[in-house]
Amino acid sequence: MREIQLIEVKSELGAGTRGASMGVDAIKTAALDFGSRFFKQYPSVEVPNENHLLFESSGSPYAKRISGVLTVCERVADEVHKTFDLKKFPVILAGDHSSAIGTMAGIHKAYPKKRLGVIWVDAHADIHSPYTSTSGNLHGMSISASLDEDNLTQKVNQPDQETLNYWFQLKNVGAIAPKIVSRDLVYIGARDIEPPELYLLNKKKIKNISVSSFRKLGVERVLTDVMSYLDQCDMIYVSFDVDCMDPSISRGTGTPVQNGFTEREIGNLIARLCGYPKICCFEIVEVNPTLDTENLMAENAFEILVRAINALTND
Ligand code: Z70
Ligand code: MN
Ligand code: MN
Ligand code: MN
Repeated sequence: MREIQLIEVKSELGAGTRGASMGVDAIKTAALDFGSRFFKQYPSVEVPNENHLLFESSGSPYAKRISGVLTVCERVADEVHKTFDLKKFPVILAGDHSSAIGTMAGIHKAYPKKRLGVIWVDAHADIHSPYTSTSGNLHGMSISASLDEDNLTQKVNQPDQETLNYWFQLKNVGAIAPKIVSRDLVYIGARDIEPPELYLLNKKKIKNISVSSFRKLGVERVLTDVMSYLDQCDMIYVSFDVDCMDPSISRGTGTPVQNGFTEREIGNLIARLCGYPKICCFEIVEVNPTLDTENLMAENAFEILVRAINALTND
């Protein structure tokens, strides 16, 4: 029986659109509207945020607010590590996806000798670096930071030395980089991928299960396929960016992308995934209630969260 520990990260420093830091509270509001006792049932800890930095200059155009993102990721890594030391299962509710750098660092710090698999359920590949990003938003760089991948052959920017120092620290947060290897990474639903990112996906032959092949194969085949692909991993982390879902379901996320999953497809996938013993950590990110109507995205995210926790605790 897994003992759940909720970790709340109300940060949005890594996003280009404002409001994702309110996503965690929007999910709590959804729970209240559904009359659910969920947030009374499980212990929760909040990682202090640095959102006051939003009122300051964003710094380098190639890695915006990177000093604040670093601070938040250090705190997330510590909290995730502590959770494992207490033999609990971390469930992370976060704002923008850059906090996942801290999540992977914390898992790696707790289990440095174990091989960590990552299932990244997202419309995006989040595999930019300050050298390749056109937005400079760090939520688009979580995977490359964890892989220790600068993608220099695709370089289009020359970040200044201070920015590069922060980027170095971010890659090494919690423990020496890398935290994961590309062979142990699986994308599900990545479909808004920029050229330098696509270059890496092809070069490293990173597995990406498209929405259409997910539909063609069906959830059971996808699961057996993914789990046999990650067979050599000792533990597997699932990161769920709500923008993997179709914008027709809800526009309550910073960067909605057409041709996404239905809530049902994602709910089934996540619930089934969370039934596997190797799953060590689950995360939901990028709910932005300021872009939504009637809190629909948070309601969807909450329903998926409940299904995930039921699967995790049903053994
Ligand atoms: C784009 C960038 C991104 C999430 C947007 C978008 C990245 N590739 N990630 N929303 N979660 O700006 O780098
Ligand atoms: Mn993402
Ligand atoms: Mn430890
Ligand atoms: Mn995304």
